[in-house]
Amino acid sequence: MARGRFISVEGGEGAGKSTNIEGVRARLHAAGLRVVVTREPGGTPLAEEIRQLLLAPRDEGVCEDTELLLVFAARMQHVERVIKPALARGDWVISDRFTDATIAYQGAGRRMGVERIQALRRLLLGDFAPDLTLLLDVPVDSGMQRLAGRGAPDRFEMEGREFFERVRAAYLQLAAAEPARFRVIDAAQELPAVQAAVAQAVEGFLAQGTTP
Ligand code: Z5A
Repeated sequence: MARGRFISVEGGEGAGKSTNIEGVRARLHAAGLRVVVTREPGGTPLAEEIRQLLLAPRDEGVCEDTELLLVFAARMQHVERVIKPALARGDWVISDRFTDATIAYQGAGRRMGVERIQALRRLLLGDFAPDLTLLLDVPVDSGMQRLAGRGAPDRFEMEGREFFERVRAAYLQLAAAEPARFRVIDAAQELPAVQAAVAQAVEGFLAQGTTP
């Protein structure tokens, strides 16, 4: 049986990842593919518990390495228990965020250094990576406006504008460095235009063929 393909969806605050993932799922399903939709941090019961630990605001300062290792602990559980088994049985996987988020948020946002994250990625994941990454790019102010009034911010949403500017710049650098894997979508457009751009990117990927 042919291995499934792995699609990640990335972007900063309010970029519209959750909103657009349903369209990706529907298009793949219409092409007759079995699809698993999942997310990071999370995707298994244990990894979802780690997500709660990561997102909850707390009085105790969280050390950067603690945050980084929690992110990767959740990821390894997710990869080994959900993503790789799904791909092996021929399902396609769509993940709301993957390792590029760690490079953007911990590497650039937290200023831990991109090479430090890449080294950990290589150690733990080897060359395992998404086949396609949709980067929904939106100016920081627009994304933040979309989330205004959504309720109590989580530990990341409490960060300032400069943090999210670094995150956005890092994502765009990653996309520029790997143009074959990334499709950058202008997510500042009206939703129908974003959905059309996402659909076009998925169609293009499907047209390349489904065999890795
Ligand atoms: N994190 C990390 O630090 N390191 C890692 O390695 C990983 C994650 C994997 C949780 O992620 C946090 O984990 C995240 C990074 C960190 N921190 N933050 N912040 P998450 O992905 O679960 O959380 P999120 O980024 O905050 O996702 P989100 O708030 O759900 O955003 P979204 O999914 O991109 O957006 P949305 O929910 O689809 O849309 C937001 C609103 O905008 C909603 O009202 C939509 O109706 C609206 N929207 C969407 N598109 C449009 C357009 N085109 N026009 C107008 N309005 C729109």
